[in-house]
Amino acid sequence: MTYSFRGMTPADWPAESHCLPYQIVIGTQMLHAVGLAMAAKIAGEPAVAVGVCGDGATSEGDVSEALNFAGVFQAPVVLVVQNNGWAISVPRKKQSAAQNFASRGAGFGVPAELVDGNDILAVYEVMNRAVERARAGQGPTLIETLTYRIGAHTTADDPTRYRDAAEIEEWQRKDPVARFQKFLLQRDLLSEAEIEKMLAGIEEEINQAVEVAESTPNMAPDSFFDYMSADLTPRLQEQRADLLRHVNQKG
Ligand SMILES: Cc1ncc(C[n+]2csc(CCOP(=O)(O)OP(=O)(O)O)c2C)c(N)n1
Ligand SMILES: [Mg+2]
Repeated sequence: MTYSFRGMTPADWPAESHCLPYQIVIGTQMLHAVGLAMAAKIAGEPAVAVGVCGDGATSEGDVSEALNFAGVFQAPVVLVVQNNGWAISVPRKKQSAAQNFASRGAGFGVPAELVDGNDILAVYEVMNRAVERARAGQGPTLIETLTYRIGAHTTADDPTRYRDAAEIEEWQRKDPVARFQKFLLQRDLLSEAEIEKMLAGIEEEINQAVEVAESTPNMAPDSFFDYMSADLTPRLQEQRADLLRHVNQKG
């Protein structure tokens, strides 16, 4: 199924995706995940929430708060730190003096695992274990997946300005997709023809998603006021009018 995110309001978000609408304020998603997990626990539902953030996000207070709540309330949540070595141009070593991010779990009483993020089967195994623990009422797990951001952060980013090409080459050799392909080919679980077919299908799906996204109108800039609270206080109504005045002035 292809979803277009650009023009979607939270009310349009497909519940069957079991994903929250993405948000831009880095780190807060970990709090949302813990909140969802706590809600499921209170409601007696067997759900497990998963929150994923980057190495850079771990420097935000929200991630520590999320870990603390997860530990104290034994929330059925898996908190994953995808450590890809960079937060735009900021290297991993500037995020924390700790040897790894997984070690943070101990301080919050949250069991943690450090896994090779480029080993698909290892990540699957560790995630499965964490989800099973949460489902069995054994509380949260922190997982650090060690990987690397091969490409640029965004199309506006130029990584040649801040990092060494040799570092990229070294990680290219550990490409998780190439590695898993090799594993499956060697065991005759996958053929070259099947890979070709799969790649063509994926490309088609991406092209379709881009088309849908590009043809979807932007959200109204003030629409978030509709989803923040049940009723807008006079102060919020003023802020909404102010925002619209500002947007209209800018044309
Ligand atoms: C609170 C906050 N600060 C800054 C930004 C701008 N920003 C967007 S992505 C990014 C780097 C994120 O790095 P990391 O957490 O390592 O995730 P990665 O993109 O490497 O997966 C920053 C600083 C933001 N979106 N939110
Ligand atoms: Mg990163």
